[in-house]
Amino acid sequence: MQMSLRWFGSKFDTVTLKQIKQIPGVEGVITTLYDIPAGEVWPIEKIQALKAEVESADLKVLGIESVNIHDAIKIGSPERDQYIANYIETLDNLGKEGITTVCYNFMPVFDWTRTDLAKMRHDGSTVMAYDQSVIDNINPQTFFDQTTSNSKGFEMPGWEPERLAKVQELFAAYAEVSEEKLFDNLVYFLKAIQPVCEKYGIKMAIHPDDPAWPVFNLPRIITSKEKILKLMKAVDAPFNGLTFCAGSFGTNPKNDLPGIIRALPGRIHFAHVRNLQHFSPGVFEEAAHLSRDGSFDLYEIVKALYDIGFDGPVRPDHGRMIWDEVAMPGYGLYDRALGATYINGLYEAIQKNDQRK
Ligand SMILES: [Mn+2]
Repeated sequence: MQMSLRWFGSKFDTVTLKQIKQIPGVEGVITTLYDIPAGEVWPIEKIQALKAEVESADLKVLGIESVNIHDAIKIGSPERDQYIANYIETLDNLGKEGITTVCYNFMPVFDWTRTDLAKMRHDGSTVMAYDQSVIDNINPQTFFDQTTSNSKGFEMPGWEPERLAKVQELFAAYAEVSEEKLFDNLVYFLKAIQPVCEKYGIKMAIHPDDPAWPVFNLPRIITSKEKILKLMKAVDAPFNGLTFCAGSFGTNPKNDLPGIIRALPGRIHFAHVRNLQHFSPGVFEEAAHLSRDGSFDLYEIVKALYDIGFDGPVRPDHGRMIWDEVAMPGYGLYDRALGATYINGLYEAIQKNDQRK
């Protein structure tokens, strides 16, 4: 397990590489070229510059989150082959630079959905929260406008203003895309990129849908153990893997998180470890990483990752906003640093316990 922190680049992130370097046990960052729109080729010079910047802080680029998928590929429109060719070129450039873990998602329109970006928690911190009844009573355009205007001026991952400016047009484009069609389009994409992935040993790590059910009647295809296993079988090669995200699968309390991990030895390429607190079906908020602050058993999650021999990058996920920090919702320094330290502590205890048997 390689501990990492997500970093959006010095132009976009309030957290610096120097600060990340000082979190004990963090070996590197999961980063991206945040200002390149989905669908465009990542120039190798920009990848090299990003890598050089990270390495100058004595950290590694442990993976990319994300190389986003253009809507044409998800919709399966005639231009998709050009966008897949661009994606292959980006993977070729990443592969040449030795960057071999790539997170992506296949969610239509909205990458992730929260109905409150700064809900006050019992301890006075603020967190992101979700209430299905809010979604049921709002139209997508209003929801988009509210979410982006509540983000304190930060551009949030997956909420690119230029792509989402025309929410209604995007919804119209997805009107004919059923769950089956979306799945088939994903398989088509994976088969097309398989050769470049295998050339460089690139591991594609799909991020589950968040929340794990259809939002605004858009289809969702990565929501449970059964659905991710279906994808693993449809393109049955090691490059085709998962970003195990506790917070996303865990939005549905019926998902057995350690059970999902144990079902996927060799196919989990990246892990997001965090905690949520459930209140009632479809109503939850994000919590501190500590098990007893939320509804998940973080020990069992880290133990399952240890037991299947997971050796890829892991990162703490959305943190609470604490100690008066001002940062992108979910992506402050302080609570994620606490999360990394807690996960490292669990891992050390599990490992030593195992070695003493
Ligand atoms: Mn995640």
